[in-house]
Amino acid sequence: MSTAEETPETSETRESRVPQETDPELRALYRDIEAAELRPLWTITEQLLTPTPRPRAVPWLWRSSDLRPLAERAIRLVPVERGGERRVLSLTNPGLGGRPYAAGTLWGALQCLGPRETAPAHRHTPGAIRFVVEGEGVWTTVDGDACDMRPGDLVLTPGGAWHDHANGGDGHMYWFDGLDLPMIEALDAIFFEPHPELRQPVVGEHNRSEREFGEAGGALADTMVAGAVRGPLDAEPSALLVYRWAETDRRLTELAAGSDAPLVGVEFTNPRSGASVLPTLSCGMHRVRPGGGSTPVRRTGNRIYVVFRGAGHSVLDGRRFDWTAGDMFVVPSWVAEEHHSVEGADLFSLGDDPVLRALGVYREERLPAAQEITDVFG
Ligand code: GTQ
Ligand code: FE2
Repeated sequence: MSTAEETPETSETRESRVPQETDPELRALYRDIEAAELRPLWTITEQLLTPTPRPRAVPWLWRSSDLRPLAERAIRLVPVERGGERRVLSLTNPGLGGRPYAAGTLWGALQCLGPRETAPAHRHTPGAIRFVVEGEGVWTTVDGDACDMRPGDLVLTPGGAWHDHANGGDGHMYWFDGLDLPMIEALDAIFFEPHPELRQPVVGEHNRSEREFGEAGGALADTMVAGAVRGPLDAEPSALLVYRWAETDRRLTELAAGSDAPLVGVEFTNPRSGASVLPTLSCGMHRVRPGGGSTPVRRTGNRIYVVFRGAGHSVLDGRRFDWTAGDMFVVPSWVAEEHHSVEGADLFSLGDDPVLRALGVYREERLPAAQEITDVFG
């Protein structure tokens, strides 16, 4: 069965779409409407116009203890080649009927490279971000600019930019990929093109964008300041392609020292405009103080979290998700979320909220009290 043509009634057969009517004339009307490739809205209104968002994706968590060994086996058994392009394990949300997406609008994945391997150069309309989980020695070249990658770094590969990943070292490397792929697919705007070379030429010294645009230090917005994340829409992606962990860590440490909030956070911004890093995607880093817990909130838009350091748990619509470093989890639109840690933790986040804000459909709601835990994941 095609999953691309899902309707609000996936579980029903085509026949059962016709309402069971006793009046033969009415029955005939429904039959003829259907035969003419039409649908009567009054029979499906409640599925379409829901009081609040009803994402098909469900809150879910992928453990590093599952992801990591599988990626390691893939490094041993599967070469990275032209055609397949990438050695990537996509987070596949069980609510999406087999589509390889973490949420309706977001692709999330673990990518890995073995010693001296290169993931071939290509470009595509979907934009991507990389958040490094583990390892060293890899650089991602973006339109000629080789960006070195180390744990905790964020690297951007905007839509339309040539990119390849090269491991110049002898170790394994693992990073999180986030893309707006499902969103661009929904807009029927996917274009893909392989580069004629396996590796595109590197122009000049590594990390050019960092030298040119990374100095100002204005690339992080404090999300604790009300309004800071509501940057203007910028249709241009950030010209700064690398956000270093050292700077993120420094800013979070500063924020934590300056307040007693249980959670502090920064949003990575386009240094030119203060907008999100890509037109479609926002990235943030959140530090849960030891013993801290965030206030419960729900937002429109989907989010993926990557646990960078520490351990703790999140409560998502009343279900408890325990996590530790390297785990990844998804919070679909309008799911109530809160994050807790006894030892302290750093969480990276990827969201589609720039699109919701640009279209005027972004909403968030603080919940009056911590959620009651009714269930534990896994
Ligand atoms: O590294 O270029 O996870 O093109 C999915 C598609 C990574 C990449 C993904 C991609 C890439
Ligand atoms: Fe790509």
